[in-house]
Amino acid sequence: MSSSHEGLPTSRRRFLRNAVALSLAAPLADLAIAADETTETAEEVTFAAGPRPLVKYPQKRPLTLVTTRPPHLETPFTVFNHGPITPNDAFFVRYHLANIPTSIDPETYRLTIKGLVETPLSLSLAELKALATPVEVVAVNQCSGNSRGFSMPRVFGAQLGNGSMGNARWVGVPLKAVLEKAGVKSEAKQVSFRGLDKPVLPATPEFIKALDINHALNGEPMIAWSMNGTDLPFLNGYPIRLVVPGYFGTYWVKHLSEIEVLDHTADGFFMAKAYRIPDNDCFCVAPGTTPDKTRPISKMPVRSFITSLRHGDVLPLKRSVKLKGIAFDGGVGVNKVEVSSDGGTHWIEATLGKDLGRFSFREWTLSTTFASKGATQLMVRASNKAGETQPLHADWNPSGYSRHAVETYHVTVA
Ligand SMILES: Nc1nc2c(c(=O)[nH]1)N[C@H]1C(S)=C(S)[C@@H](COP(=O)(O)O)O[C@H]1N2
Ligand SMILES: [Mo]
Repeated sequence: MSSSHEGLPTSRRRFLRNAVALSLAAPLADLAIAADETTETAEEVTFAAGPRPLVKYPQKRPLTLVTTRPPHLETPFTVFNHGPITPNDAFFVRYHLANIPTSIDPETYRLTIKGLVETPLSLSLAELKALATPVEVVAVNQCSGNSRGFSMPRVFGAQLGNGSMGNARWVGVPLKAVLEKAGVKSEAKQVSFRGLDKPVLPATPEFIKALDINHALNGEPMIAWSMNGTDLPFLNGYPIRLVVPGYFGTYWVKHLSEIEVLDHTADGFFMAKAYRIPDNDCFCVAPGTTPDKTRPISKMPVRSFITSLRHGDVLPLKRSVKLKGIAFDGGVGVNKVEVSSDGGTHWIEATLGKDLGRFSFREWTLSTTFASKGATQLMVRASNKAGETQPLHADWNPSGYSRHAVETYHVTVA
């Protein structure tokens, strides 16, 4: 998670980007990754890292660059105003290891299931697809560090804006069906997952994630091969990925190649050391301090955004303005979105859009009229069916994970 080039003067950043773009061109030839740049359309962000360029990768429209090696691209925020489904070519991309696969042959691809099972399996894609009746879910994939760049005080790691999230319609088979086919032994405690990407250096830990056995068998996690009606884009995990509805994206292992049933809690770096949050109700500690006890990050807390405007917009006085946005949570289901234009004293309830399922973005709209001129703060807050809502002020943790405070938009009424 290097963000070393963030904050450098533009010319220096451009030089570094070009240098990495060149080094990318060769190994990713099959993917035809050109990273041809459209720097003139850099997306504006308001946090300390400053504006970031848009870059073009295969099967993707220009996306906001976070890091080049490994590729980490964010969805430009305006995309979220165009509908509740994030188009495949706009969907964010996140990897941890620089050695990502560059060409994959679907004919020879195999998914192996090993460890504490009666019958270890090596499934072709055709065998996997025929294993059970396909299931479909619309679900949000959000990176644990989404919005980390807004953490105050700043935290280490890539300085992400709000674009490391997306909502898609996923089709695949339940993970449960695959595990049952192999026959899980009674001592099973967790199930671990790895994909085809590999560390460049032997000392770098492999990206292996794990779920508790009960979760793995509860019918929700699935092995998906289709995203919004077509094959997964290469950079989103082609040909198959794990989809864990309601859980942060870190568990959604891409290019899924190996499943292992374990009799213990997975102890690899990406479970035991990284992607952990303070083990308390707010997942937070006093800014600048270290938690005594942590646990693996899991479900996404409730969150909401206004998508129809940006900071600094000028809104008309005494005329109806239609505000629009999205809300989501970890699967309880959003049932209320409210907007405040007086800094959080009064809240007006918005109208919820179509329900695409409890794991999906839920659109909302609100027509409102501003009666007085001047600087105005618009805030949006969602709640779910369990009565959980968003904190008014952002909680802090050392990795900037799970940010879900009420968003405030500074606009002017004129
Ligand atoms: N194989 C593999 N799968 C992975 C990762 C990775 O580094 N390698 N990163 C995870 C993380 S942290 C996130 S946020 C999501 C991002 O999914 P996307 O790239 O499809 O948007 O992928 C997850 N799956
Ligand atoms: Mo992530």
